[in-house]
Amino acid sequence: SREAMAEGAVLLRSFARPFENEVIAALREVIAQAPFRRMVTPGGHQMSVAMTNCGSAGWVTDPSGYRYDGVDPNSGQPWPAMPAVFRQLAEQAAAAGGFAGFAPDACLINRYAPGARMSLHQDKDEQDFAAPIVSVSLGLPAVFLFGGAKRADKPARYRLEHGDVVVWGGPSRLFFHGVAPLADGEHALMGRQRINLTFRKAQ
Ligand code: MD3
Ligand code: FE
Repeated sequence: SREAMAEGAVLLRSFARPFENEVIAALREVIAQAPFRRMVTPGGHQMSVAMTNCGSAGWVTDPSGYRYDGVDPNSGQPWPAMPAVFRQLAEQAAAAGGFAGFAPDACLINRYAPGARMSLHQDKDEQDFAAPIVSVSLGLPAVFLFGGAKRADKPARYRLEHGDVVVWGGPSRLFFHGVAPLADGEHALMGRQRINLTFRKAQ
């Protein structure tokens, strides 16, 4: 199904289900090369969400700031290549959301254990705000908080479930958003966690 959340933001329920087995297998290989780690923000706080990346650019934060970097700071090696099935899923979802020709160079992989959350923020570290962001939810359901252009705009709440994909483009690309603390549970394929793949054109 296809549901509009805001101008340029489209929720594609279960869009990733036909890809799930291949995506989970590819995810295991990426994580073996670049394990999850909890990064530290410029403010000195360790994030509750554990992260890793694949693709030619990876999002990193450390006490000196946020940036995209081609190298994993933990290994000194390039991030793992973006698996073909990741690229295909992102490209097809973007097209279904009205953004044909999406060619992501970055995939941030967020892992939420029970209790992990992401506070309200904007994604502004990318070069090109004309490209959409595609997000793929796997595992336990989460409450996604979707605000507006201003931090003070009261966020709407969306329950995102395993296989749901959201395409964020147009005006919504710079809207404030976050994730409420993850409720505990057990997912048949993913266990006791939520994983979110966020595809971007960073550079
Ligand atoms: C709406 N991740 O990594 S993905 C992030 O579920 C991030 O892990 C969340 O926010 C997560 O930056 C949400 C959905 C998402 C990503 C980018 C957006 C929603 C967005 C940019 C603009 C508006
Ligand atoms: Fe974000």
